[in-house]
Amino acid sequence: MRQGIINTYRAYLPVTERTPVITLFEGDTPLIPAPRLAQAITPGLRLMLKFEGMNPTGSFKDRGMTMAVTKAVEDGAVAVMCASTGNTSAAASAYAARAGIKCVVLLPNTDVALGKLSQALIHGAKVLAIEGTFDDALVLTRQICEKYPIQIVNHINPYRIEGQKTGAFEVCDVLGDAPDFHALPVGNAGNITAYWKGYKEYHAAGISTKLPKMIGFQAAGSAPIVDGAPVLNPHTIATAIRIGNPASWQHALTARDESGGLIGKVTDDQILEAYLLLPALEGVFTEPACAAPLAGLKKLYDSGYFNDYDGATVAVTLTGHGLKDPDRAIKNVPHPATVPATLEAVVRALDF
Ligand code: AN7
Repeated sequence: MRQGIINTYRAYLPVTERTPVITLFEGDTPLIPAPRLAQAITPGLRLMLKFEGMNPTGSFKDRGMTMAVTKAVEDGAVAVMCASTGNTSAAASAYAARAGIKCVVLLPNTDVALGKLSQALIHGAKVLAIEGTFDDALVLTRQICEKYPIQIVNHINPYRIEGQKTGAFEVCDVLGDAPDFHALPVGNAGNITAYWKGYKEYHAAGISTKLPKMIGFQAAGSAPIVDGAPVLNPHTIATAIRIGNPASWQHALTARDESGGLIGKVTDDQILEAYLLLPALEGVFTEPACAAPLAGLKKLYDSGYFNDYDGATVAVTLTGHGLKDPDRAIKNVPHPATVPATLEAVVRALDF
């Protein structure tokens, strides 16, 4: 039964019996086998999709946010704040509402997906769209939280990483061990950091017998870690990962190097192709950022990277739900034809 990640994994989290748990019963998301997608992009590999769109606000951010807001309340905070490309703000505003505290959100004034914006607004956060990028918004958020009594809930707040690492625990709990590879999109690089921490903790506790190679993918127009320098004006259709100067850059390199994995980049065309393939072949609808690791796996497969790994298990975190970004979906599929409400017209249009 879903009881939220803090209650499920409290032995691994910084909480006590007296900690006031703020939960929306996040976590316990499905790990979906994807044989048809695997056949299309990585034949011979066992793809397992960790569908984080099934969390209460529709993204993996709920795992970190239940921890961050719980600790903020425990410490007596009356307000939390974040910069966001959208999903962090959706989660922060929902958990703050649940806790009865204030939430302030700074968003870039372009490229925030409609669903995410609607979430922050409906939960009553104070939302400002700044004339700049996510990276600018994060700098401002840090400055404000240093100066005023507001708790920052971006993932530079270490409790966020603690909560998010439970994604790795769940993958191991379902598979019975760690996968051989774990692939995920990389933006601010908190999630790759968190998964790697989770896998290492389960391994150290003797619950898993191995560690996966961590495979991260950035969008080509927003790939500071791959290109080795911050990107001033990042651009990609995967707006969630439109981040030019990741806060956890160094931790991402550590996860990559300790695990023997890699961080690569894929073009928007490659992202779009995988974005359309997944819902068509598996019935799983995600936002564009989730297609980055899928496109990346295809690219690696085609280059021979997996030649020695036939039958290997590859877990992929699908970080956010497709309904977050309906505009992108509608832009890339044929629209329905409008026909008269007669049997004849419908049958003719269906081309039977
Ligand atoms: C769907 O919401 O940074 O590498 O402000 O929403 O941990 O940053 C979102 C990031 C991947 C990247 N997939 O994760 C924000 C924000 C989705 C996301 C990422 C994000 P990190």
